[in-house]
Amino acid sequence: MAEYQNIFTRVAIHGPAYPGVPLPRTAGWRAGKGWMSHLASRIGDAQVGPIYLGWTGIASILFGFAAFEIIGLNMWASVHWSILQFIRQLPWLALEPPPPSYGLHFPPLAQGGWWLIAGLCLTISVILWWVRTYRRARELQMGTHVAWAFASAIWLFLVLGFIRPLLMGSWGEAVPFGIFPHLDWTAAFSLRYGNLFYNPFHALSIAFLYGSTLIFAMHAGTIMSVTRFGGDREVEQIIDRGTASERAALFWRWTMGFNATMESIHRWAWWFAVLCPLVGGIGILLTGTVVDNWYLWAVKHHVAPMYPHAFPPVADPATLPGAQP
Ligand code: 07D
Ligand code: 07D
Repeated sequence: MAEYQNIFTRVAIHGPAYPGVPLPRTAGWRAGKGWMSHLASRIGDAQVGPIYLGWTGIASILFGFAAFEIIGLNMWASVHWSILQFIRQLPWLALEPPPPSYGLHFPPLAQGGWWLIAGLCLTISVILWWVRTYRRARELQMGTHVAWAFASAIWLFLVLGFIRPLLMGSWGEAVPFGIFPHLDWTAAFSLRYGNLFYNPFHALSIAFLYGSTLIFAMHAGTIMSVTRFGGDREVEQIIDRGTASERAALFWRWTMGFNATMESIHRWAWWFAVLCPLVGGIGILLTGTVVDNWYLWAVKHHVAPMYPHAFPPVADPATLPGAQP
């Protein structure tokens, strides 16, 4: 029996490495010849490489490495260069932005100067990597959808660490580098501005986040459930009727009266994912610049009740008889 095998199936192909579609302009920029990995074949294509070098990618990695080094060395210095303490306390260590008193001025290195330099390196690195994704897509005559989705995440990143601090007039507004310290910042930000749950853009962002996981699960579940009919070979399923694609569509039309198409499901997924950080960035940009307290904003717009209307007035326990002095 002839078995259908191509790059869409989970069959691990072993053979000479395939360099990819012929593109004479970029051929010389590829490093290595490519090799077959069994481990890689378990989660994707068996062939690893050749990888495309190019100055945006190389420069991005160098700037990213510089940022990583500056952050790491500052953290290590903060535990007096003890390797043991560095490893033990790593999740709590931080490289903090300058205190608010410096505004947008350049502070001494030890008081946020290093944070600014690391932030600059990281930003350059992320933007160069974006250019790489854009240019590689154009070179392959693809759409630039991946680059624009990445740009949406970069938008939130820039709002958090650059645009909003600029509008607020202080680098001290920005996020510190560090695993738990950036979570502390997130919690403190919500508290300082009167509970981010009342920010409608935060709510929208959450809806798109949750929606993305739902759509991802529905799409992945649907496709895997029809692989026995060849549903994972999406290409021919789009033109061949009768088996996998049609069953998948029928399943949703039967269960909820409506079905996405092979094409539209990916648009749904793209938009949900992109809108999550996009609306989130709008929400963060408005915070402290236009709206100072989201709870009071919600009260004003009749979304939240004034607390005295919801709860009876309470007496301060410290004033009650029998209270400890
Ligand atoms: C799975 C793709 C792979 C990416 C990974 C992350 C680094 C950092 C650097 C130790 C889904 C690579 C991590 C390069 C190492 C040092 C100095 C993506 C996948 C595996 N956060 N955040 C995390 C970042 C913000 C928040 C984890 C980055 C905002 C909450 C990781 C940024 C706010 C929680 C991380 C950023 C915020 C996290 C897992 C930048 C509001 C968690 C991330 C550049 C949005 C979770 C201990 C993950 C956690 C977590 C990285 C920004 C909130 C360390 C790089 C300021 C509430 N964040 N984060 O899997 O476990 O993403 O924290 O903007 O609960 Mg965060
Ligand atoms: C961070 C985009 C930047 C990342 C880039 C990646 C590298 C690493 C390394 C490859 C994630 C660069 C990568 C450098 C390369 C390797 C290895 C995207 C980022 C460019 N919230 N909240 C959100 C929920 C609360 C707060 C969004 C839920 C509390 C703040 C999301 C809850 C308080 C901010 C969300 C909840 C609070 C957010 C993030 C529940 C804290 C933001 C979306 C159930 C007490 C951010 C408008 C995202 C935002 C944000 C979810 C609660 C604070 C939907 C589910 C009330 C300050 N929150 N939150 O895509 O946009 O992030 O808000 O309680 O800034 Mg929140």
